[in-house]
Amino acid sequence: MDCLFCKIIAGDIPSAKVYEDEMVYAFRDIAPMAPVHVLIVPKCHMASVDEVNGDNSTYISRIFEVIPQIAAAADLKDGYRVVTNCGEHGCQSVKHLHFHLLGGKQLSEEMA
Ligand code: DGP
Repeated sequence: MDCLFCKIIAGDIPSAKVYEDEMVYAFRDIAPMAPVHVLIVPKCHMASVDEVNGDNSTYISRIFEVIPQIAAAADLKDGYRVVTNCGEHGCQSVKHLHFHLLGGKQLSEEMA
């Protein structure tokens, strides 16, 4: 499968890893939009939130279990934002489900 984030998870494309376990890989975004901008991805390929189901949702719950650890390691004690883009209207550019963890500054109130 020709998937950029699958290649990053496999180590075929280098990345700045910040966290890894058997289900989750997290690494720094190549074009950060905040002082801390981490991408958190499931190691099992799913294109977007649209493909989450009862067979793969343990990967998603694991992601949300480790987000507090990743945020604490990045010293985001004043808060942060977790965002996932889905499909064309959501401006999703990489078709492997990922959550953006953004923080390190006061973020905008605007969500759209
Ligand atoms: P989205 O637009 O939600 O699909 O976000 C995709 C993000 O992926 C975007 O913020 C930039 C990031 N990105 C794209 N290519 C690479 C890459 O090769 N390495 C890393 N670290 N991030 C990438």
